[in-house]
Amino acid sequence: MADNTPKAIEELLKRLTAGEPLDEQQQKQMKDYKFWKTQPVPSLDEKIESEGPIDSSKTPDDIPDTPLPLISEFEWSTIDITANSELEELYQLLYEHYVEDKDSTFRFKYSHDFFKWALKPPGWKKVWHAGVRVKATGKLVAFISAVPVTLKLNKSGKLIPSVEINFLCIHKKLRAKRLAPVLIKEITRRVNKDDIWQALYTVGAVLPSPIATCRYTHRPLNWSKLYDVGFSHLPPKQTKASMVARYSLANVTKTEGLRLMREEDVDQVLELLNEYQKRFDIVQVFTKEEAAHWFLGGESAANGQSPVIKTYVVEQGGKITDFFSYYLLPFTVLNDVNHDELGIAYLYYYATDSYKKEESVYKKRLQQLIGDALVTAKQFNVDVFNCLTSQDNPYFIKDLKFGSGDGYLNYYLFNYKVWPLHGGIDPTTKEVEDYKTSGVGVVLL
Ligand code: MYA
Repeated sequence: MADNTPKAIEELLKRLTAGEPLDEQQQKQMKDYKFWKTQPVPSLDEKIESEGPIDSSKTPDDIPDTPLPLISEFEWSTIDITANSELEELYQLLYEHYVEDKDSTFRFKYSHDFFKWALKPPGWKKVWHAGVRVKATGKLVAFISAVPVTLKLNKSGKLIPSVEINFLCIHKKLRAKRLAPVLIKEITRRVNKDDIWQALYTVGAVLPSPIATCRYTHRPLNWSKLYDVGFSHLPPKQTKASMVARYSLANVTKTEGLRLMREEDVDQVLELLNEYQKRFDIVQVFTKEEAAHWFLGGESAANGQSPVIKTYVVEQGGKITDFFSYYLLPFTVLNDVNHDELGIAYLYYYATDSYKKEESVYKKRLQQLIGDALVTAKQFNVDVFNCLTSQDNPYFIKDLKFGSGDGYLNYYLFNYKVWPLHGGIDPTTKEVEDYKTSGVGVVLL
């Protein structure tokens, strides 16, 4: 069996990110990935020698027209999220069975609006929302989704038409029965039928093989509540009052010309983002329609402002010089008598034209912008503002009092090899490296 203790995983990651060879025990771990070792992904000990697709031999005609067989009690069901009743079924499945922290204290709480935003970008396909139901009762017990995305590797300039895979979820009673590989193979089949052969996905666990590993960092906005629910702890020699004071924020933003983004800003925001994203090794390329969807909220904004994505621009004399965005995704607090929800914001895309100036000016500008993001987030009942060590986040993480969390996020590409990317942390110590940019410019939900 694979040694999956935190210590063993940490050792494995250390070796992988440092490009060191794996010892005999660790090589056996690769053999233990019974499903993943059959897939077009680099193996854990593989040294990348060139970038490009792993298997480019197939065409959509080679792909079966019918879904993979399931055991007789279950059946495939494409989920129609334009129908409220089916959206509600998806909501219930994830509400009860999706990702939890390691102590089962918190669970992600997606909303109908979140799904309308996350699962219906331009080019979305109903057939890419694949569910599994119990035949006898019709109950939805598993789900996996794909949405289209164009990736770009900036060093080579290569464009990769891909999908992002997300919301893989299996009912707790059906775990450890090898259903996940069936869902993954079925979504692969459906995507391949559309002549797409690459996918990007993020997973907390280590699988063969991460292209980058980033760390979660957290900036408390409402320290008292975070302490009450057990998210934050009282460090030695501190008092509750000193912690509240440490994380207090101004009530007003600093940046002149800061306002919510509007439809007419899309062209300028996209131009700014396109230029800015050249800093990173792997990025998402947006069409105008995609930028409008992802930054303004698509159908989730049907009644005006989107309740899930918030985007602010800085406009000076008709010119947009900066923007930032974050999405709101609360946690359900499990088993707490006083609180049932924790408000959480996740930093999404941002850009500023100040990157063209000297580094200290650029860093200061970033700190001010994201500092303002924290201030604006308070009005949306955000208790903690999260960001990863991706993008140029390491440039402001410490100054803005984001603390390193114990969670890591591994980035994977299906059927494509890339040179390992810098995830904003030291591969050995896992500490945030605040003096250089990370290679990861793409943000997944
Ligand atoms: S990440 C979010 C994942 N969801 C959750 O964590 C929700 C709570 N957990 C669950 O619902 C279940 O525990 C899941 C596993 C469904 C995660 N990604 O059925 P099993 C491998 C990839 O017995 P279960 C997200 O949504 C595992 O190593 N593989 O396991 C992105 C083992 O294989 P191997 C995973 O615990 C998803 C096998 O599955 C994951 O009952 C990206 C065990 O299967 C995982 N998160 O169910 C998916 N967890 O023997 C890949 C376990 O080899 C997409 N496994 O070790 C790939 C691209 C596809 C499209 C390509 C198009 C070109």
